[in-house]
Amino acid sequence: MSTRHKTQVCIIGSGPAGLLLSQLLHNSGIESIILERQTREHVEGRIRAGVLEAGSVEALTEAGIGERMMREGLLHDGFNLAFDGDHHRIDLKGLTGKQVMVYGQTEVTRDMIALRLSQGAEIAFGAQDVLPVDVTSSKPLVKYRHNGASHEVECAFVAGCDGFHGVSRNTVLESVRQTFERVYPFGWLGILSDTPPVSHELIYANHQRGFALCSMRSMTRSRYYVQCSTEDDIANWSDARFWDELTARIGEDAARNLVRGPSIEKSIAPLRSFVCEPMRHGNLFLAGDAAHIVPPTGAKGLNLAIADVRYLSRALIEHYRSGNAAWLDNYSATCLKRIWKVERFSWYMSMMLHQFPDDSAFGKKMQRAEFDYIASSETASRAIAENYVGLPLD
Ligand code: FAS
Ligand code: PHB
Repeated sequence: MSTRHKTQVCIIGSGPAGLLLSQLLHNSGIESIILERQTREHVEGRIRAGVLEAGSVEALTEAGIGERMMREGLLHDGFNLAFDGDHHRIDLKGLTGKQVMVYGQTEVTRDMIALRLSQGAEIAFGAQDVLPVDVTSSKPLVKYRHNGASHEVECAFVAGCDGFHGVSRNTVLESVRQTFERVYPFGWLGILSDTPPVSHELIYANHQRGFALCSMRSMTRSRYYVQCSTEDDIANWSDARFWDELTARIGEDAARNLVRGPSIEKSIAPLRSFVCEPMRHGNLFLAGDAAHIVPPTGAKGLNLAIADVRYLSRALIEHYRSGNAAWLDNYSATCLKRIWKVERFSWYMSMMLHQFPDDSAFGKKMQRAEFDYIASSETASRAIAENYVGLPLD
């Protein structure tokens, strides 16, 4: 015997995509229920993205979630590319008139959950065996188990916001969906430390020993990454080894300001480019990592999820306001047009900045030539800047 719930939109996943969708729908009087596999503590403990595009800051502010972000976030006017010790600054503000906001995804998620719960949102943390059924009917159902009991959500729409390892994408029939993927031959080893950042802006470095990224969460908390092997094990990386490797890769000038300290988080993430087409199947709509993955080199994963949700919420609100389903009908095509451009930028930055184990001497010359061209051409720098601050939404 299942407990039956009714809502307008059943959202699977309480990451940034699911939470922002729930907030935007709520702000327009549309009901939703969120089903989340993990506990609230697990969701709020994830260390993920760090950079918000100008458009994402706008979306979060309009949704009513931006207050702490605007107070604690760091607005950045530019970032740095480094190649074997040579540096070139991409002047985001000078080249595009826009900035990016450095504010961790962990904080965004905490702010979103706090606001939704304060508004009485229904978020089932610890929902197991979530399964959307009859998504091509006018009354999809989402089945799940919670605290040992069976439940069903009767809804009009299902939003698959359950990330790369979720259940939603596979609900799009095999015969209907097409996937595109590139897996990179390396991963990122990331650490978090309560030390002042090495620089007031981000540094993306390509060094013959491998890629490194210097980022931050605040002026007292740093986030660093080094490229590592896909077979690497976190046990092989003492803090001392990490700091030595980072020091070697970012060049003497930057390393002079590097403050070492104990890691408070250390993890290895694989890198892949991935897209699933289409992002709609009947009344199931995919958004965020459920539909696509980008290598974090372009700081796009979280921002793409936010962009999908801006399109999906606009389409659902229009449907409920006027019955006009046009934006729902072109949701997938509209998202994918922008997604592929962002996939390109993330792939481009990854190809330029990493050491590829099988790359020829010619390939390494091409990487250096790309850097030298960017450093010598305002046009080339502007192309990177306009992608980094975020391409416009159609
Ligand atoms: P999410 O994966 O964030 O959220 C999906 C939610 O669905 C999760 O809470 C999950 O528990 C839940 N879920 C999954 N399966 C379910 C099921 N069957 N039933 C119910 N719930 C289910 N992006 C950047 O821009 N910069 C970065 O540095 C960066 N680093 C990353 C590091 C790692 C290890 C990972 C995995 C991703 C990283 N990303 C980064 C990308 C990341 O930020 C994502 O783009 C972002 O979390 C996307 O948000 P969502 O689409 O909401 O997916
Ligand atoms: C981060 O701060 O975690 C971060 C910043 C920029 C990236 C990737 C990760 O491109």
